[in-house]
Amino acid sequence: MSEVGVRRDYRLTGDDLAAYRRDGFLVQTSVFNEPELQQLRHAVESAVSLVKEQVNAGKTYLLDGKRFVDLDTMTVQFEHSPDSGTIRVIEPVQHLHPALEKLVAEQRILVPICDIIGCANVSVWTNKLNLKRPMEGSGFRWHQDAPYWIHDCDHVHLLPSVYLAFDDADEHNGCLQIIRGSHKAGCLPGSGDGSQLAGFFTDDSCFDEADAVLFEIPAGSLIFFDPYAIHGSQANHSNQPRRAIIMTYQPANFAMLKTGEVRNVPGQKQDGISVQTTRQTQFTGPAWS
Ligand SMILES: O=C(O)CCC(=O)C(=O)O
Repeated sequence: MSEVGVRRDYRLTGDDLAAYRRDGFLVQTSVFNEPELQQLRHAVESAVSLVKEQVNAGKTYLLDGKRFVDLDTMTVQFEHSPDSGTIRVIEPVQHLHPALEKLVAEQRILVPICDIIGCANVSVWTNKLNLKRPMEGSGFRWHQDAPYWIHDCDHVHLLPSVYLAFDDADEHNGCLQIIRGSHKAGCLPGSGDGSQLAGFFTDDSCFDEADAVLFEIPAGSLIFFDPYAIHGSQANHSNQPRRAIIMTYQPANFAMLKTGEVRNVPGQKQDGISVQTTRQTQFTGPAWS
């Protein structure tokens, strides 16, 4: 558990990196403490309120009966029942509150991410709020992230994500699950069940659900995971929320998904985010690929 205000070395050990590469994920429990989490939960709910005020001005569409709204370069996804006004996902989200901007540049996240990618500085690829409200929060079928991104990015293998739990998570409120070792298979075929989004959900025959790891973790924990790792979650059947942010990074100087901005975040300094508004896609290569 980290102590706020006390600097520590956030570098991953050789064992941490070996575990990440073997399993496709790495968990660090209780990295953020309760006062920090209270601020972050407040930021999350402020972001949701802001989006609710704006959402009617967006462009609405349905995919497999699920309501999505595009608001400029941000996508909002609603819960699945036809009349639900409950927001399930907002992507990207960091621009909606200063505490989320600060979080994206947080050293406890960036230093391990730099170790995973193998470079000194990184930029933001995307980030999203995943909000599972009590009794209503829907599940997320097994999928890999890489196939979503493959058409927008030439370096999908260099897009690790980190999941920060804002609430305690367990089986009942739909904690994240990952199929251990599934990242080693590369991009797997989609389910092909005829639905619009079928291609993004991994074909069941490609993995064994018995290899699923349930991340029953306290609020404030981090789960780093590989872009090829098969992951998903069940619905929230409890009376407890399961809110989280997933932040995805890439080597420095690449443009963000959706917005096209370059948002560099230094890996070993406290300077915060620097923004360039031009698209840039040159990269000379990290330590591993
Ligand atoms: O929120 C979850 O449980 C899963 C979310 C997810 O897998 C995703 O957004 O890609």
